Amino acid sequence: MRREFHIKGMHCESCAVEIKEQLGLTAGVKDVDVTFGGKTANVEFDEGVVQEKTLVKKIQDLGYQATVADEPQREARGA
Ligand SMILES: [Cu+2]
Repeated sequence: MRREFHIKGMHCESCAVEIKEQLGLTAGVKDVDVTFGGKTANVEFDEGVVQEKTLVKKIQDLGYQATVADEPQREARGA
C-alpha cells in the first residue's frame, strides 16, 4: 500500500533526505519520496511487514512530528 505522511519539523532539504534514507532502510518499505517543500513523505510499503505506526515512529525517532494523511492515496495500478 501507499500512504502519505505529513511531517513537521523539517528545516532544510537534508532533513528530507535523512528521512527518506532512514525510511528506505526499514524492512517492508518499497519506495519513499520525501518533499521538504510539501512537508510530506509518500511511502509505499508492504503492510504485512511494516505498519503505518511503525513508520510514524521511525520519523519521530529522527526528531520530527509525523501524522498519517487522512486521505489514502488512490493508485491506478492494481493490487
Ligand atoms: Cu535539515
